[in-house]
Amino acid sequence: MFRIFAMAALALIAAQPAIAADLTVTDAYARSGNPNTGAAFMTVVNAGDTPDRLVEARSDVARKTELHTHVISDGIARMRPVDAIEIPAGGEARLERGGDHVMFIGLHEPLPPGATFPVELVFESGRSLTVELTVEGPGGGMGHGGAATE
Ligand SMILES: [Cu+2]
Repeated sequence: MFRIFAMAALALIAAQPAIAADLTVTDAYARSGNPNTGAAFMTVVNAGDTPDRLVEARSDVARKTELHTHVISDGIARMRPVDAIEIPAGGEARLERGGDHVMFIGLHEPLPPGATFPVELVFESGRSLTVELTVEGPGGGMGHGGAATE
């Protein structure tokens, strides 16, 4: 009887790393092409063995902070809100220009290049990460294409 109890306890301990998936964020930055809206881009890496989903982003810089993606309709890329962004187990989700991104709608103040502000990312697993974003200027910047053009 004691042995069964001990095994159950072990199973609980073993399950914990899977629940607290290892999430890290790299290459995080923000852009703002006009005084009213901005967007954030980053790579979310999931080193754990269970998939997770980014379900909410929170910030103080705008009236609304949403998760967006781009869809092509009539040959034009348009943004639309999504409920979640999948973070595969042992993989990553890239939030990049022309794809998934965090959207800031109704900026309280314009976001000048060089400014920094935090955004909180909330995941379906219950974890949350606060990421410090630096605003990049329009064009150039240190996006993924930056190194290739040098
Ligand atoms: Cu958007």
